[in-house]
Amino acid sequence: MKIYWQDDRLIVAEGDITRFEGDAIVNAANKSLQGGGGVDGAIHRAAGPELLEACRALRRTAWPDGLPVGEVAMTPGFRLPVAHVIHTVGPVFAKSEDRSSQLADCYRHALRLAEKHQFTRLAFPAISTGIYGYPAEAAANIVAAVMRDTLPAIPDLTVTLMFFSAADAEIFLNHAFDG
Ligand code: AR6
Repeated sequence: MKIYWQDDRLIVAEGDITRFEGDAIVNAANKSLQGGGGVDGAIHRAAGPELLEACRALRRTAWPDGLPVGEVAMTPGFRLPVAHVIHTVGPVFAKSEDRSSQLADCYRHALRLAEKHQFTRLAFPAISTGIYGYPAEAAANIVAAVMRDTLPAIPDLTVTLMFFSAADAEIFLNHAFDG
């Protein structure tokens, strides 16, 4: 993990989120919670097959119709270096509709869950900016606003925004404080 920028409570880094050491990582999942490509696939591979079993159990119990966009659900981390995975479903980007509040909900709800469980170290991937097509510049603005509004009320939590490439980390830093 390479750190690009940090203040007291927010770290902007480049790296593989499956290697993150802390209380939890967030997974950019899909409604089915059955795994997929991108970071979801990487997290399932690193966590081992028990993660899919835990996700299936969530579908049978809490979320029979699938996890709605913007919601969160937690499982253990199994073989990951973190104890927990917070699964969320980002919006698919659409030019015709503003889905920024759905993307903000993913981050906000994950932060609230982390607070509830008294986590101190949490990492997010860049939700929706891969397969779901959300422009990284617009996402940066949304994510920065959520952090600015929410983190001060959770004083024990440090958040790492884990970008998969240096270029993605740079885009975040160049656009986070636009709005
Ligand atoms: N560590 C950190 N970031 C990663 C990693 C990793 N190991 N692997 C990819 N990324 P995506 P989405 C980055 O497509 O857009 C799945 O199939 C990647 O470069 O993983 O929310 C799900 O099941 C990008 O910047 O998630 C859904 O169907 C970011 O993670 C769908 O994709 C998010 O890209 C969700 O699409």
